[in-house]
Amino acid sequence: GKVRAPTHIISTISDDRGEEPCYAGVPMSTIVERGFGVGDVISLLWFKRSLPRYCTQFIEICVMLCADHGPCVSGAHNTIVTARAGKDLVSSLVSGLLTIGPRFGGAIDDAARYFKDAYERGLTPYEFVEGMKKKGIRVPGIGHRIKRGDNRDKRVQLLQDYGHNHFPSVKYLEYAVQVETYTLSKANNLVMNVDGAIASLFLDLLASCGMFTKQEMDEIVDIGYLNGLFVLARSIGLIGHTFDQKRLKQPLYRHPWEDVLYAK
Ligand code: Q5B
Repeated sequence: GKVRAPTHIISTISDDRGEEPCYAGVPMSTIVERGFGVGDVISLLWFKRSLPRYCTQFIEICVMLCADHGPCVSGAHNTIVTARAGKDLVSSLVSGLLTIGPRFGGAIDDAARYFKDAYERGLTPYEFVEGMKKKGIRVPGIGHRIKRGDNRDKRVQLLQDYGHNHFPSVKYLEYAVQVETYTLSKANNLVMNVDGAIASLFLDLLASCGMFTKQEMDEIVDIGYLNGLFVLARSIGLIGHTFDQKRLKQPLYRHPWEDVLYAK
């Protein structure tokens, strides 16, 4: 028989060798003919399966709600400064993306890991939050610079409503809400943020849509797929900020002396 030369790369998500490219075995023409959206493409290329419409719509809502949050957040600020330094689109984009991490936008994976672990171990919100405090770890998915108990994040509300209206089960979201109730009793800024809402609801999606085994769900959470949603979404806004600065012909940014405390 034929002897196959050993390959240097294994790839399982897409194939461009035939008449038309395929994403997880689905030809491009099917994607177009069936009116698939970005949520379907993410399902195919990230999760290697076609997810039900309510799941792909949830993914699209996450992308739309996280696309931008104004010019003052860390990512947009970096992108604006970089664009004003005359750098190109990709440099301006990645300079913003590089701020995404444990404090800004990139807390989704850790929120999913900690909420899942705490829920599975049957920890009360008190035991979970105080246990994290003892370890010196801030609860990912909780806390915001400008949102408060009396000034909630509308995005979080919209995500929660979607989960309640469409998901078979929202047990992880309900647990995260109980955690938030406890953290809000400690300080008014410790609200569930957009990372926490996406994390808990994505756990519910994985656990209840019937398309993932427990082992697959554990792997997705361990590898950390979910920050990808924020990275993808915020790229849309960061590209917009780059074009905005170029269109406005903004000069090189220099931070004002008055806003720096020159301390000895
Ligand atoms: N404390 C988000 O902090 C922030 C605590 C906590 C326990 C917590 C902080 C945090 C976890 C990471 C997370 C995603 C850094 C946020 C996002 C996207 C965004 C952004 C935008 C967009 C805010 C005051 C006191 C201190 C702290 C305690 C704070 N958080 N304790 N668990 N999680 N969260 N990130 O306001 O006793 O005084 O020392 O790290 O989920 O990024 O719009 O801006 O779309 O772009 O700087 O929405 O919460 O608060 O540092 O002054 O802390 O609260 O220990 O206690 P702040 P601090 P104490 S969403």
